Amino acid sequence: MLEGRTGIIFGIANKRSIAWAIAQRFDEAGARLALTYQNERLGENVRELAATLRHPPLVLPCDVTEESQIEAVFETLAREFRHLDFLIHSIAFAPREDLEGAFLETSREGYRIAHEVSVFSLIALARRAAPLMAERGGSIVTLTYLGSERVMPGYNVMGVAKAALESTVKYLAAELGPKGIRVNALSPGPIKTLAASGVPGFSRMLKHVAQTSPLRRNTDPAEVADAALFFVSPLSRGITGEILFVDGGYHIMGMTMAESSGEG
Ligand code: 0WD
Repeated sequence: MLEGRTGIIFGIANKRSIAWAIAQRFDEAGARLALTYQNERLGENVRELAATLRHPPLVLPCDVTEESQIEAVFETLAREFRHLDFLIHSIAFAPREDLEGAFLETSREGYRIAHEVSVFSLIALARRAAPLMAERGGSIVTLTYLGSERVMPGYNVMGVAKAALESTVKYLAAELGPKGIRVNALSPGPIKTLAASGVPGFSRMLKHVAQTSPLRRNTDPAEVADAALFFVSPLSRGITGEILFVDGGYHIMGMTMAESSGEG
């Protein structure tokens, strides 16, 4: 489905990363990829993973808080790919203290960092990607979470950042739509990854979703990757500014059947 298409994926930390499941799926679908890593410590993982793909990807450093690194990535893409068909933004970060403590105690610096890394980065990357997508259109996809609209224990400032991210998706979609560039978000259920390990009580969250979601199980990263494939393929050509849940239906539930029968 992606034969002859080029794209870049931000946010692989290790083999559990959602971005890695997406990279594998897109590689199978025939895409030519660029993968980025945040720092040299993670770079080794990413290079090792990249070597297992069928089509050797470009592997580039990019800490999204460094404008010069973002610039360097897009200069390389312009030179090597010329055109960019898709961009996957799978990046989020908040200081651990700001997730563990009371929300009321959120620090000024923690709030700033969470929004810079998890939200502003999407604007910064989209700004650079847009000129490379101008010729034949493109698709930008980010990753969000239900904690943006419902209170999840331990998600705190990250929930607020995800709300800003979802709004950012809509503003970008409105502005880039006339250029043939679509912007959407995927909202997976909880998945055990490095980022998730920073969320207090995460294991309980996994268990709760497996017991109460309509599909009665947790989200598999491969399911998120398939939805990402949909968003970067022409199958979704009429869709932009959308938040698509890939969570076994968890987000539709009010009260569970077990709770209503007094068993829950
Ligand atoms: O349950 C989950 N795992 C869910 C994750 C449910 C719903 C949504 N998501 C979202 C996350 O919020 C994030 O936006 O999916 C996205 C990907 O997260 P992931 O795959 O769960 O986690 P991980 O494998 O840790 O990838 C996120 C990576 C970082 O990892 P760590 O844990 O080392 O912070 O984002 C990258 C980094 O590799 N990252 C950065 N990349 C460039 N510059 C930066 C930065 N400054 N900071 C973090």
